[in-house]
Amino acid sequence: MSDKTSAPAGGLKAVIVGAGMAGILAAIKLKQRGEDFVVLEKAARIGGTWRENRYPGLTCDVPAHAYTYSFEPYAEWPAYYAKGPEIQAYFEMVTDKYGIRPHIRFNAEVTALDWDEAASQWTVRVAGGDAIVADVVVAASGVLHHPKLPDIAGLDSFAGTKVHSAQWREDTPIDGKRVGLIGNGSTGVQILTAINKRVDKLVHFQRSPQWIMPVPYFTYSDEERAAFRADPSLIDAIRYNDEYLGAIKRFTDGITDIDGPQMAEIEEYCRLNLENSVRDPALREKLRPNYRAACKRLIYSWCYYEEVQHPAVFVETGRIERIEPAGVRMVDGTFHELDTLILATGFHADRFIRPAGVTGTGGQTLDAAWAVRPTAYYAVTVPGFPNFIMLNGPTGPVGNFSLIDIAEMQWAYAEQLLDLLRQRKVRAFAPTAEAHAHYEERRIAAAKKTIFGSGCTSWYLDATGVPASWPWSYDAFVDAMKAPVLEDYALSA
Ligand code: NA7
Repeated sequence: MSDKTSAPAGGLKAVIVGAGMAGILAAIKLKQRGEDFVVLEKAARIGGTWRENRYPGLTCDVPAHAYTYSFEPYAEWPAYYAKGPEIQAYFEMVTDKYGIRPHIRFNAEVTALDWDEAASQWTVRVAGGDAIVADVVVAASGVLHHPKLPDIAGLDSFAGTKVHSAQWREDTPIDGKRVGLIGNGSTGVQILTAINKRVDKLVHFQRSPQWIMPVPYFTYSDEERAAFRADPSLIDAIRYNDEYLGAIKRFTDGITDIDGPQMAEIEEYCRLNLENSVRDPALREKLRPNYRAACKRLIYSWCYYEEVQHPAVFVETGRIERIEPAGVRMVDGTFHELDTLILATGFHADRFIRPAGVTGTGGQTLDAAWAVRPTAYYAVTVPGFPNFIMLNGPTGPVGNFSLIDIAEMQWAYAEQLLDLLRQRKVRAFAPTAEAHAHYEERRIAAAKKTIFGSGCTSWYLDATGVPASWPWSYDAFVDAMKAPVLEDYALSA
């Protein structure tokens, strides 16, 4: 816990990189601590992933009441799952309610961060010139924000409208058009379910089928929202509902015990969903994955199987040969003539704060430190990069649960390190190389045994094919975030 009473006057100078979910969280917490901080945001608005993504059907697959800050429950969610613009509105509301907006510099892209060892401070450079000196940097720059284009011959030759899901334009021709959709991760699936009834035809290019976890969907009435407003414990009852928390536990236990009963249950839910929902046997086989459920991020959907059976949709499972001006040519010679091509082909998930150049002690760069894979000690701190806190950084938990909860736990951990600085007990903290190496050794060994490493491709894998995420249970993460093990830290006075 923060021992604010013993903190000397004069707050820490902090820079938060990014005004998305995690950056706003850090800003609220730093403000409450009375620190001196600025949030540097490359765009003109807050919101991170919810600002960037505007594709039709954008929905958070974590129940809305669970995808909120723990300290700011929200009575107004229209439905069990919230849509992108509704989540953006929530973050805008929170930003104003906590008085964070005046602390944000918009259109301020961080280009370089340099650690000054003598001063124990960071110099943070912003595109266009100026530099800010800070005791602490909070890297809250998100994970999935560098769109990945498919490596398909002729992509640039397409004469119609071509758009990546994360660069959606309102005027993308959909209504009455022949639309091609490449990719069926969470994004491709959501887009399909939102546009299938608007198009003339929709060709969904599916390189790998997905397991689909059936989930409930329902809206909240005005009366229910009024009740939530009057009695927030009703919101807690949803947020901390046994079924939801039980599903998280089943999922995180299952991914680490891949032959155990929880994973068997997940697999059975998904298999029965496929068997019972897809009527045409030929389509059912096209949609049947040949890898285990939860190896790729599970798709939670209440409507995909219904919508993919709409007559306007054709699921193309052949291999793409090339893209031509008028459409997509398959290896077997089939040609799909298209007006619009949507690329739901995911993101470069290994960038984190990069391309900003980060230079730590002894002139070492983050690029060099991460030459094999991006990594951080317990996902929060990086050896050789003092006073540098990552929220939703590398090796953190990923899966079908709220990353807000993850960021809040990471903040609670990091705050205890900030206390040491604030109380002037130390000038700099960073995990030791030995502690980090030991963590990584154990993590990688465990990660290879998780369901993510059971034989499929996904953005969960690093460049060497090892799952990049937290490989232990959710409870183990909760425990690890309770307090930093200070013996594992180099603390310079
Ligand atoms: P994902 O989950 O990375 O999905 C990308 C999809 O694009 C996936 O179906 C890929 O097939 C497909 N893809 C990528 N390149 C190609 C090429 N060259 N040809 C055909 N198909 C291709 O990205 P999303 O945006 O859906 O979701 C990312 C996360 O955002 C999601 O997990 C949530 O956490 C939120 P593949 O499976 O590799 O065969």
